[in-house]
Amino acid sequence: MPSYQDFIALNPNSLPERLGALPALRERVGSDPRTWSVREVGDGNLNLVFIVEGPQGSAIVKQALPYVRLVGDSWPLPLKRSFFEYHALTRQAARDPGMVPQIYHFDAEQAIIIMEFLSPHIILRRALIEGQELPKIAKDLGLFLARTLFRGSDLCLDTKLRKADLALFADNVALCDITESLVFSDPYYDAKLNRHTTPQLDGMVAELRADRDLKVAAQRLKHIFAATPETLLHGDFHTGSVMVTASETRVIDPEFAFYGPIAFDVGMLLANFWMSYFSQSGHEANAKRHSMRAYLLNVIIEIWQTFRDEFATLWHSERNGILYQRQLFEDQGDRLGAEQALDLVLQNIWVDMLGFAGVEMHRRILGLAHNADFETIENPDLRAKCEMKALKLGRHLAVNRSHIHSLQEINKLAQRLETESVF
Ligand code: SR1
Ligand code: MG
Repeated sequence: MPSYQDFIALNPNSLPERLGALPALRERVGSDPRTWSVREVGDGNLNLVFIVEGPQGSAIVKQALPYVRLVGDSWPLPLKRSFFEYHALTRQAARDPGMVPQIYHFDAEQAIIIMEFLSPHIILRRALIEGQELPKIAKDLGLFLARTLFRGSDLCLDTKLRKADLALFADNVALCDITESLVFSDPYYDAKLNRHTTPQLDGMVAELRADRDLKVAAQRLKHIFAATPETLLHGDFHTGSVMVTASETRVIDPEFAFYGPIAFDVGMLLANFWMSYFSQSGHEANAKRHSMRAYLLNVIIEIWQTFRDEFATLWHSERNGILYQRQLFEDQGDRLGAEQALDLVLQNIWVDMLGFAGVEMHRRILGLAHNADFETIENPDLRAKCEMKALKLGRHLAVNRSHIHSLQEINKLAQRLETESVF
């Protein structure tokens, strides 16, 4: 295990000298590091990200910092997250080929991953804020979810391998701790780093924090998150972790990877599309976003349908793990038993996925880490109106998740909230 004793953060000036001898970079960017141009472009909450360009091509150099970039060095964070990100990327590449950037080099001691520069891709969240209707994302993301989550679980993986992997990722404690606090607890009390649009949301925030059913639901979801090591999760699967063009979709940044409940990645992703839906009225100054709103609700339906269908396909073709063994069902001529078990597994994912979506919507509005969908709405009254609708839907999903039967039902409620006047 790396000691990180010699860790030094890169900067655009030091990078060519420090990494100039690496074949992985010289081959892709150019053999003379003096010809490289380097820009730091990291706008996430945690890491440094450099684009390195030269006569031959380009690459991304990503380096973890020993603290949370968003907050500063008062919040230390282990460099080892880079190790988890690297190992998650290699597994995702094997489980859904072509969906993550190609890795060129990994330096554990310096917490550096050198990888493919995706261009002209942009962050999906930005594309949605701009009102771009991307035709491929729903299919690509639904397939990615099903393939990575099914193939990383005891439904499919050899159990010795899965248990070894579970042990490997079990040490990603600090990043799990961020999620456990920031998603499931902080939004529901007056935690130190919380912020919200004030004073517009003050009343609603007080109501939500006094809502016993909601607090119990959020803690039950935290319990499931922390104590259900079902599969290797991406762990931070929001629209800022996806890069797109009209024809390509790639998933990035799995540094929060760990063994958790299948429903978590699915719920977090869908929540981000509902938040995008409610944020559209904050971005429609010049162009109306009716069609964009309809598009987003359809994306949610298509992601879930694709996920479910691909999960079922893998259930029939790759169910080689220790769970719901063929010997008990198909091999006994009991195909209906296998179908019944599949329905049960999908039903549990459905219910928990809705809950995870609900709390993710809350934490992006009430907690520390907000999202650009709402944050870039400058007028605070307008922003608060959008946020309130998302908060209401989030509460419904978290509390009533066991009684919700379809996405159509949820989308109808979202449409009703969208037309309602909130203040
Ligand atoms: C302190 S880190 C805040 C958030 O940024 C990451 O992208 C995760 O979503 C985390 O919760
Ligand atoms: Mg990230």
